[in-house]
Amino acid sequence: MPLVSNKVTTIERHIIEQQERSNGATGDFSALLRDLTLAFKIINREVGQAGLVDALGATGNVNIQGEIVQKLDAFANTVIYRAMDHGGHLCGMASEEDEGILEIPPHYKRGKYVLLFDPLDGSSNIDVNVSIGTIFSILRRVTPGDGPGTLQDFLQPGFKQVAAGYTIYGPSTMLVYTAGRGVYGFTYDPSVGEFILSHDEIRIPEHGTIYSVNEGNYHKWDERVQRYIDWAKSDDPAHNKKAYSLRYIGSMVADIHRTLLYGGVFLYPADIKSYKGKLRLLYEANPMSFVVEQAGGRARDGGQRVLEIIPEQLHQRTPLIVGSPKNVEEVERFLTL
Ligand code: P6P
Repeated sequence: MPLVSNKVTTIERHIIEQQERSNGATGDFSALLRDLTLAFKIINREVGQAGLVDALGATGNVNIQGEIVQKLDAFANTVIYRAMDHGGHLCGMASEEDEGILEIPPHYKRGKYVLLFDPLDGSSNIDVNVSIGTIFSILRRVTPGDGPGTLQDFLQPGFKQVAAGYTIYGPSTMLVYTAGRGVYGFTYDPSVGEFILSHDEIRIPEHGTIYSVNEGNYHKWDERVQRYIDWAKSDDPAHNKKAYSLRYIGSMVADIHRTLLYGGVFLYPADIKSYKGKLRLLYEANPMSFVVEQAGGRARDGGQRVLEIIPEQLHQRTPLIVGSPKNVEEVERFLTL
């Protein structure tokens, strides 16, 4: 939680200290995370200036999801690829914005990790100055040799992630990540160009009084989901429960970041239109679920742990129920009725 200390820990220093604690961690992984933070600093600068230059608005292109590609989406996608393609730590990348695997240029050394990312999640909010975010997930390759990464290296269940996190571009820019040994938050100080440790060992509250969902989809949900939502916003004297508050930004990184710090639950259930849910498994649900679980929370798809879903396609979607353990259990009680 918020750290008050005269010790200034940059993310670089933190990663090295973490690496010293973990046996077998190589400098590879630390260098990979450092390269990523450079990309976030560049994206942060552009996002912060979006209102000042003609960066707003759509490019007129459409991505493989059929979504209008916002200029900053395309910019962030390129920045991350170029920041990461030459470090020698990756054998391939995958982005929400691109249909297939992004190969490492042949003249660069390949490494033993793959990177999956959503370059700018919540991009439909860009033009109205609402917080948006970059989400990333890192897996160790599973195929032998040092050739280009294959689909098999990407289609791994979420519990195989070696690191994951997000950067939220909001009133302040913050990087939150886990490497499997707790969750750490770094607030960006533009005056020195560093991410400074501000939230040491984040733990999600055991229970919260906020539920976060797009209630506009109510009519499309399974009736068990409808019954949970009806219960969530009502008093339940028999269980000494007051009505929860609804908070929904429509930018998953912002909604889950609030859930991580304040507690409660974020849901994007399946519905009759999106029968597999809307959110993507590999570069949205898995990394956010890894972070929340590492902070003591739960992440389910309505039937199983998200991190145990065996992926079949790069861009497959999943329903998502993520947050404080007690709140996720409350949702699941209604789903099993
Ligand atoms: P809806 C943003 O486009 C996004 O992918 C997530 O960031 C967000 O949680 C969700 O879609 C919002 O979807 O259908 O509520 O607008």
